[in-house]
Amino acid sequence: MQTHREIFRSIKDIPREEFLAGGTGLCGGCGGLLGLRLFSKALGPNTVFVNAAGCMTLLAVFPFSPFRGSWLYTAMACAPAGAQGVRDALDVLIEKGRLPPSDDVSVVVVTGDGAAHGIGLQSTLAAVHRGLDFFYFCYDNEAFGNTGFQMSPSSPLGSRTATTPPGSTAPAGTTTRKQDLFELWRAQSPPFVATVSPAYPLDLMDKVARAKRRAGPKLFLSFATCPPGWGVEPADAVTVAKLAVETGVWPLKEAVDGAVTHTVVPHRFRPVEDYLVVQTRYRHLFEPVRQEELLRQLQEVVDRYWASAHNNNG
Ligand SMILES: Cc1ncc(C[n+]2csc(CCOP(=O)(O)OP(=O)(O)O)c2C)c(N)n1
Ligand code: SF4
Repeated sequence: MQTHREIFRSIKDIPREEFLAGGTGLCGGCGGLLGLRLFSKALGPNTVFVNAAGCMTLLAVFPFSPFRGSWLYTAMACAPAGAQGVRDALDVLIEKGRLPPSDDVSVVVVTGDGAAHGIGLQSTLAAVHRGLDFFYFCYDNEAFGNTGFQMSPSSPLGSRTATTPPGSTAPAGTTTRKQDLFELWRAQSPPFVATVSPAYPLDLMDKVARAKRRAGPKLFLSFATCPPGWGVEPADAVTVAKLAVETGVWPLKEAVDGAVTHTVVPHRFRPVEDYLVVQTRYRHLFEPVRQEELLRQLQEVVDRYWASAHNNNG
């Protein structure tokens, strides 16, 4: 099942023009980069990307940048504050007549989940509270990827990270559950909040195009396969991203003015195990002995989520 798309209905609607050039220093198969490329394609060239420290730092190595628009680098915690400064400067220039409104640009924060869910959460929620007119693009690879894949508040239960290696005291690896950033944002009533996946480009791009019509804070929480951190082949990055949606682990949804709609719902959900078994970060759940109880819990979390979504007609 998929909801009605307004702007990007078929693959033919995707422009050939690129606003983010290739040949960057990021890993092959980086889901974060693929999501950002599709996002920038839907948004167009008139953008300022305000980038919190993380893997995407590698995109613009002075004096080169792959972006057609502008790029500004900030410390991990304060990209939303940087975006506020850029937005204010643009508004002042427009007000003084030094910038025609037709030359205005979209202000976009780009950040990993470590900054979005943890180090930068305070400044993010403050910017949402102030109603800042900006896009917030978080590529969620479920760990601090750039510094060696340490646990972040977005790391899922049962996953291996560099700081939660499975062992005799913690056979699960990560023992905490993934923080729900979608709901943290939604609680503050911004106009647009969405989860997206680069494996579903039309869903992603249509959401961007529709969100562009709205002023205020707009979240894009983009699923991001990380081949070295997750232990998958770069060539399988999109297949794994698809499995996350087909198993129900990564629900594709949006909240427009707070009302939640699921935009892609599989006709039949595959078992969560199909998604886990292809990643070495979950290998300890299967070898040397199957951790049946944990596998059952991981399936149950997904089942419970979808049962409640269906009950609420989401
Ligand atoms: C306050 C602060 N702590 C630590 C660092 C070192 N650091 C640079 S990038 C990074 C990882 C960021 O993780 P995430 O936001 O998930 O983005 P990813 O690396 O996965 O792209 C860290 C910890 C920093 N730059 N600033
Ligand atoms: S470590 Fe992961 S998130 Fe970072 S560039 Fe490589 S694939 Fe992308």
